[in-house]
Amino acid sequence: MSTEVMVDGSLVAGEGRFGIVLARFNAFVGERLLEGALDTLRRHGVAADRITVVRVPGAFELPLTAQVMAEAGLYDGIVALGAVIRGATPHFDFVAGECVKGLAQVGLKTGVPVALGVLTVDTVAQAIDRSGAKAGNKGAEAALSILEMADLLRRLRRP
Ligand code: INI
Repeated sequence: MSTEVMVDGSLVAGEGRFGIVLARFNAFVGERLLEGALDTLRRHGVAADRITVVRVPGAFELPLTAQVMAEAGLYDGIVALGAVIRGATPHFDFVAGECVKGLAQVGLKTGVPVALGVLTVDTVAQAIDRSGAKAGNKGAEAALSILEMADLLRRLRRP
């Protein structure tokens, strides 16, 4: 009888350090996402001095900043937060697309997990719903996912 080896990430932060990069554009939403992410990290045992928060102008600036943070080698994971709202710009598809694609590339290029806590929505109401009102908090979800991925990658690298 064979026994499979199962590897899962837990939500225990341990000694992990985490970076958060937050877009200031649509700050009324972004700050709620930040609150959700910080609350989740702290409630899972991450001390405040193990969290670095960096603010950038908008979602377009998130990938480069996340990349520089990842390359610094100081963080077990990075959470990217922001809100791209279709109603607010004809550039929605470009800004949202480049942001999401760029963040994915940072994770692949650096090996440091990057969690996508960037809302890409049609309306301000949807953004509010997803930042702590009716439909959860995308920042909190992203923080949970970075805890899991940081632990999973740690286990896979040092089995
Ligand atoms: N940045 C956002 O984070 N959200 C948006 O909805 C948005 N809109 O609407 O344009 C936005 N634009 C700014 C962009 O991210 C850059 O900061 C800017 O183009 C300068 O590079």
